[in-house]
Amino acid sequence: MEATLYSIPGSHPAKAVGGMLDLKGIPYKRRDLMPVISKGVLKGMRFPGTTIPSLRVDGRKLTGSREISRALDEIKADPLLFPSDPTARAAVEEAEVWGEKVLSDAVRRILWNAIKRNRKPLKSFAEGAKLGVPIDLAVATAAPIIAAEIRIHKITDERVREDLAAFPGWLDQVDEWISEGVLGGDPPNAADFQIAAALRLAMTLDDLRPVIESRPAGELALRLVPDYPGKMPPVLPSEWLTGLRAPAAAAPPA
Ligand SMILES: N[C@@H](CCC(=O)N[C@@H](CS)C(=O)NCC(=O)O)C(=O)O
Repeated sequence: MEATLYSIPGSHPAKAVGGMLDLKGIPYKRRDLMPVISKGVLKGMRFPGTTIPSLRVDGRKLTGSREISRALDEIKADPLLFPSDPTARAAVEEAEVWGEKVLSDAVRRILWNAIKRNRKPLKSFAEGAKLGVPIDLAVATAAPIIAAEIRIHKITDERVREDLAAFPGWLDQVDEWISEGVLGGDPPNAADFQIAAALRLAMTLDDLRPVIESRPAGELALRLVPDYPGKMPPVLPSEWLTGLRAPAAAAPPA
């Protein structure tokens, strides 16, 4: 069985699916598509959706990281991405949905907002990607793609500020799931991959990495996704980041 994973450069849910395939020992080829154009390509290939990740495996065409994680357990059960115990499974499913709908979407918004402010680092996110066009050309002509991404994902400054304000609470949530054993087990589960890949993408932003890396959440991200292309120097307005700074140590009692 060989699979084909459709990705765009820097896609965190595609990275999550790559980790799931590696865990299960399912060999796969990664095909990198240009953002936005990817939609037409997937439509032309008659995938059920037009988003990344999409996966062709075992005669099936799948779109969506959560659809894919479930299908992979059907296709090759060992090791399972979801626990067999119903209570444990419900906890992993809850974390996985949150990882996709809350964390992963927010990290995507934050990154595109940063790219809008500084397009130069875009090239670093395409490192190792085979897009079929020279990377420099793809980056030089990326302005309409960036504008389209901002539109498609409804990325406003206001929304990104809200995401950044919520971020410390989200890190607390991930750390809590790790301490409860919902995340961070061996082998990793579907929620581990979903959340670790999103946090790992967040760690490519110098504005965010310092508040993530030393926490259990950051350790999980680095363990499951040691390599991630891309590096975005500080670019977000500093007043957006005030809630993210480590609290100053309390003054010693007088
Ligand atoms: N939440 C979806 C991901 C949906 C999504 O927006 N994916 C992005 C890549 S991370 C995409 O399809 N981008 C297409 C584009 O940018 O043109 C999942 O986990 O499968």
